[in-house]
Amino acid sequence: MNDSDRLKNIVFQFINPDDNTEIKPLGKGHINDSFKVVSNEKEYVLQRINHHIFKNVPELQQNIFRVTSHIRKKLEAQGVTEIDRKVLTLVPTHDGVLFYKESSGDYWRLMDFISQSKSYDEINPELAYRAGMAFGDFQKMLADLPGDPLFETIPDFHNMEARLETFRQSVKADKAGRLKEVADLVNEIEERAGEMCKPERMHREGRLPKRTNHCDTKVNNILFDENDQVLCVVDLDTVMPGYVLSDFGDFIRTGANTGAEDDKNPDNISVDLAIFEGYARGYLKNAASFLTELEIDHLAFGAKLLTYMQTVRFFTDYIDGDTYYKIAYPDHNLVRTKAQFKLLQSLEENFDEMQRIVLDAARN
Ligand code: GN1
Ligand code: MG
Repeated sequence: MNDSDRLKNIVFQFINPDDNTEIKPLGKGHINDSFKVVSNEKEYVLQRINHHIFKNVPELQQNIFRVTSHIRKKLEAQGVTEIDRKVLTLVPTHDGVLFYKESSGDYWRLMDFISQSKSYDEINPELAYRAGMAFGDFQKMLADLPGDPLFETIPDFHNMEARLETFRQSVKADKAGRLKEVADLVNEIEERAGEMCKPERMHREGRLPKRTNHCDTKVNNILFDENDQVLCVVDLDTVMPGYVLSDFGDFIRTGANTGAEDDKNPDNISVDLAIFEGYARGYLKNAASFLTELEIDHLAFGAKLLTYMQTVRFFTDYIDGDTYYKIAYPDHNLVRTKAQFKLLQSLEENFDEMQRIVLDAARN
């Protein structure tokens, strides 16, 4: 069976076979593979779920189902229009299952495509404000999710202590023999390790709560409509319990960087404080009412932490010989590591100003 027939066969596990079905690659995720499907005049997103990373696909899909059903109910109660563009809709298989497992062992899911939507890799302060409101609202809507806490789709996903432990094991093993050239960077990571594990300590002391987080608040995980209004938050694989400072920080890491995540030119990279401020104001407009003082006080720190964490994660993968993230060229993970580290340095230089902006936004 060729690739196109294989994909069609998968799609027809979910929807009725139609001769007029087109399937094309979509998006730029680092983990899953995505395709846009057009069949019988309807549009869908087909995704192969990376089950080496998301090891329990049934629980993962159940999380997404719970989250989207809960949000849908809230939107209905608020009388919101065009709900199908404002929350993701999973399409079950003909047997009523939320995923399809191929005989090869690959897992697939299908969702409705959100029509006339776009995402940005680069935004302006006004769009950042709207994105901030959207992620604040997302956390607020999920605050009263009924039932057990969500399943941790990747255990210790944003746990800095665990990430550092893995990093240190990789450094020790030096599997790909890449360590010699990067010893300085290992020292930079270690110098900051104590500070960066602070949230885990505050959590153990009972001071910092876990809430339902998105855990992948990249700027391009927000869909906007034709008038640049927010439609919907997407990429729900990692929605799970976490610290709000993580979600705040990951948006700043991706949305307030004047360069790219994998910029080869460090001079392009710095924090854009106007975008930082837009996001902080939008986020706090919806979230200030349920956050504690300690949480608000650590939002700006979250930007440093998530950038540090991403530096460590790309670096670990480079040292391991590129086993986790998709790469486009041989030293891609090292370029990403250096680019994230440059952003971290800029965040450190601007930290006092960022802290002032957050505290000011929380008061207004
Ligand atoms: C991965 O696949 P994507 O781009 O949604 C990663 C995130 C990282 C991000 C770095 C499950 O997200 O945690 O922050 O790359 N997702 C997973 O760009 O590891
Ligand atoms: Mg993701």
